[in-house]
Amino acid sequence: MESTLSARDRVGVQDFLLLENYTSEAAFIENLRRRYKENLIYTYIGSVLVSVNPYKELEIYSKQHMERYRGVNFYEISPHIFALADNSYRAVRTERRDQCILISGESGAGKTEASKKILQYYTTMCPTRHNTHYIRERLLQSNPVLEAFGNAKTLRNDNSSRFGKYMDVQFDYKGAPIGGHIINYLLEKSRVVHQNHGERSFHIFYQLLESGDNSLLTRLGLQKTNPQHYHYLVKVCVCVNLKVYFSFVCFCERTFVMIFTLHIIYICNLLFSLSFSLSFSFSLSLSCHHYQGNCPRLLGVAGSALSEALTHKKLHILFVGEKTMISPLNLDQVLSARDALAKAIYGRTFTWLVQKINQSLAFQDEVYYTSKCSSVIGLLDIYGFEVFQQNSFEQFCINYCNEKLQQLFIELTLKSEQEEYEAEGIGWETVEYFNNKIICDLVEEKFRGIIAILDEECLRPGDASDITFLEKLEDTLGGHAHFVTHKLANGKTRKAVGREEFRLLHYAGEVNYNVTGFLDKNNDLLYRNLKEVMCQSGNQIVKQCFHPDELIDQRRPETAATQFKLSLAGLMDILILKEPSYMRCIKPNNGKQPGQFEEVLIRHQVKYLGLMENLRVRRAGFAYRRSFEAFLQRYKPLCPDTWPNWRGQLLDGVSTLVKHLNYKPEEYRLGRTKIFIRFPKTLFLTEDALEIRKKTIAITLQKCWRGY
Ligand code: AD9
Ligand code: MG
Repeated sequence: MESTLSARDRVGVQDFLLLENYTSEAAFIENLRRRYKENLIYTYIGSVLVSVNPYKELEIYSKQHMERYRGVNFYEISPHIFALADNSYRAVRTERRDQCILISGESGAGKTEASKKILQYYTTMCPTRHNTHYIRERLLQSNPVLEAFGNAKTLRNDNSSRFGKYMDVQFDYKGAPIGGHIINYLLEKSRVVHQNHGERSFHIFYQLLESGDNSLLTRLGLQKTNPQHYHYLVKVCVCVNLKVYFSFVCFCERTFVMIFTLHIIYICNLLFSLSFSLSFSFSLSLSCHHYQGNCPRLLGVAGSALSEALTHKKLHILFVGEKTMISPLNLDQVLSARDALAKAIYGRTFTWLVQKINQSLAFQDEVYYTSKCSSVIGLLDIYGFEVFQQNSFEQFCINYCNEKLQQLFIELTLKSEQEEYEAEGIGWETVEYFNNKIICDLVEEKFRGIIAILDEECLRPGDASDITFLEKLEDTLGGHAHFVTHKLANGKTRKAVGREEFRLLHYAGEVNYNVTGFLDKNNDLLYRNLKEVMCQSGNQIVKQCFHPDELIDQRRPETAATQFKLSLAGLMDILILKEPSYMRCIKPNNGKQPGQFEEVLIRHQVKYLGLMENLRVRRAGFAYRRSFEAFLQRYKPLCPDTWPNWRGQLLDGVSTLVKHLNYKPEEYRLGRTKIFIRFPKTLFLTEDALEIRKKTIAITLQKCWRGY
């Protein structure tokens, strides 16, 4: 522990609970700044780990570092992600309680890097089970594969995860990793067809074109070339140096070829050629372009069928029996059918990829698994709260997800705090906090929630549009405390909200959402005849992604928002059954630069991550608590009755010690198994006394040795 006064002045406190002025945001940020300057990127709030992205490689992640954190308590050594990883692991190992580590923070704050470090810790430090040693490699290798397909360069992060990820690591009763399972959330598949200026599509396209093996490229009908030759990849961007991992264990070469086939051919060649022929000849056919042969061949579908399905719509008309009418699409419709197909293929293939990875990570021994001899640690690396200049459907979903996680965070932190006080027989003081359930309800409530209203507009035939959706929101939610549009109650206009926008007052701040595209994105429809063509494919992967059962099922598929809502509800069910640990990541600057601590940006994150609130809750009662055993072990040198060893009851030992240290009754409380210390100062003085005592002991020992 960084204990002496001068050290504390320089590097701050390693746990915010020890801040004298714990209600001051300025003191909080100053503490972060001091530590960041010294490359101390980790700080605790009790058991919550706060990190600030260093944007440079620090020498703190080696195997030696991992070993240092094995089996030690939080306060004994400086804060670290390995301490968090080890803490959860110990609970799994010794108490067999399922754990989860929830990592949050804005884009570029370091969530994915953190989850990788945790995984590295487990794969390096945990024992191996004789027949599942391959699992370690697979767990590690799943990351680069998923990153290649699910990450992209954005303005905020060169390696931004464009999907949410929850990963369970399963351990056997000896603590060896024996399997894993991944759940993916809401891939931003629109990136396949559109990227903002300065951003890129998913890494895999560039990785393949830049470093793909020549024979593979030839089989795919591609050339090793500048990505800008491909329609969907034309955006100017800086090259990012990311390693390509083409060797995921479970895939044979053929499978690879098929995956790449799907993505590259669909999304670059076919669709580019279509757009080309459209803009120049308006022939609405694919026949004129020299690329046309590759796409259907690699997709496993007939060229003419694909061409027809992309340019025509099939309608079933019930009129004296059933009749089918084919009507041609106009240019805009063709382009949107093209984009819908590209997005569907990419999205479904991504899900397929996750399934494949899950198969390869699945623990084989059913009997063992069902006999509950294993425990899990879940890692959640999910998109943080997003506020852009223009916020759309994607930001709406992402911010809704953050509201749900915040709710869980508050509930569980308060709950566990309360439970600990009760278990220890210590009075609980109620703490006021903002319960964001009201915003979650605003979004997800049946009938009256934003998602329900959006779905209703998506289903309504006739004149439903993004604007009618906005009007319905106004009618239904006009008086809600967290919902605002440009209309003021007095009939005037609120300038800060556009006419096509609604504003939500999130727990983390206000966000304006532009409704343009909400209905389309929520519908996420693919014309039936395109589905039919895909379902007839001879390609094994396409077949698995587009199953013919889809055509038989007449029910309308769930909308994108409802699917997301359901998957989040599922996630909450998973998390609530586990004991959570939290990591809150902070991004120090927008320039991805080391050493730059931009205060305004950081203050904003401290606010929306709810860190001050968390600190307040943790400090409401006692600043610090320790088990009798740990307390006695650490401070026993300070009292002649407890040094070198206390042989009586632990409670008596601690009582003797605190009496000797002159703790006043209001400074501490003794629970059933723990001592609770109200003020940080008490602990600091004890730490300083310990420091002096250790030096005296060392000098005495030296003298003894010399004398000897
Ligand atoms: V996003 O929401 O997926 O866009 P993340 O996941 O929060 O975002 P990420 O982990 O990808 O951010 O970190 C962004 C970049 O910061 C990394 O590519 C590294 O260059 C850098 N980074 C993050 N954490 C560390 C670290 N502990 N040490 C060194 C780091 N560099
Ligand atoms: Mg990420």
